Amino acid sequence: MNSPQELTPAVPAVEAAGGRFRLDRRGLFRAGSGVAAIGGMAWAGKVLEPTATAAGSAGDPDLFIGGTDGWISLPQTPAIPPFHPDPLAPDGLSTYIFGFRNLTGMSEAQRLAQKNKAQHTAPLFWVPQYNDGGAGFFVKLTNLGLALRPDLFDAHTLHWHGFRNVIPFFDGEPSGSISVPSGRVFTYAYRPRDPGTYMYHCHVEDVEHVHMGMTGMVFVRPLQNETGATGAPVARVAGNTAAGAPMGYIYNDGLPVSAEASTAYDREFAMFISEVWAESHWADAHIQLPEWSDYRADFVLLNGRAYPDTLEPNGSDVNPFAPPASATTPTAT
Ligand SMILES: [Cu+2]
Repeated sequence: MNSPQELTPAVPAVEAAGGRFRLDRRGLFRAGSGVAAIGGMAWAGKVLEPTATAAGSAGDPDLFIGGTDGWISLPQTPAIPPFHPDPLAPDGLSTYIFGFRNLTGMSEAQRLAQKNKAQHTAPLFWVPQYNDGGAGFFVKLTNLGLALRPDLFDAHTLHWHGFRNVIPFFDGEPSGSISVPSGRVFTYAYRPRDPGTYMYHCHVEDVEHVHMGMTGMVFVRPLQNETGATGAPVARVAGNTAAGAPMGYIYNDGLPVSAEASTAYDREFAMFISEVWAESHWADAHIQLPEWSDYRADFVLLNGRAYPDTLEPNGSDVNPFAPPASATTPTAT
């Protein structure tokens, strides 16, 4: 899925955020209470336009993702009649999913055209560790709806798994936080302080939505990428083109690159392992209720692919800051 070049962001997120709305602690609470006030208006019976909801969020996002449904291709064998391959699947595809789609940089028409084009796994993204005084990282989430199941008006959220001490507004756990209904937009604000590898997922009906495909990876890159340390130069992902600079560091190790315990690296690969229980995907496509206690994985996926598809060349749609090629020509759905 990923070659080192493809994982190198063309524009570091901190630069992409330059000149944009800066959210201090008070501003952050103001933005949050603005959203809450809009929610209160809806209860008062007033018509709430999607644009009004968007106005309650903060600035341009670093990443814009949408939740929707779609179809993926898994190997035709083993056949698991009547569930796999799903007879409802479009030509060349086999399995119904819910999932996310990267909408960053798209026009509104292009964003809407991504309905029913979910990908599995979800778009990966990476975030620089929060540097005190910086704006933080903003992810806009919209809900494009489910093309095949308009009767299911499920909301979606972004729950960043393992993010410590997140403000509840931005946690994505829907019973204690905000979730995003169809046609609405919410902006999540993050100040990640712990470098490492994480996963994220939708937390609405999470057994179903996660298994259907609404989950992906997120990396928090350490400050040392940008600041360097004694014997540890600024990293290439932070713009250092000097010979000998590592691509990046995993943690703020403070060690020379030559040290045995250095976390410097020159190649980066994302590996996300998930499963497909064919009957549950078929059930969601055919307006049936899967019985989750009968769960039994039929396919094991690496980066959304099951063998032998794992042997195919890398795709070109892995840079979360560049719209997929299919976004350049909006198509009717
Ligand atoms: Cu969801």
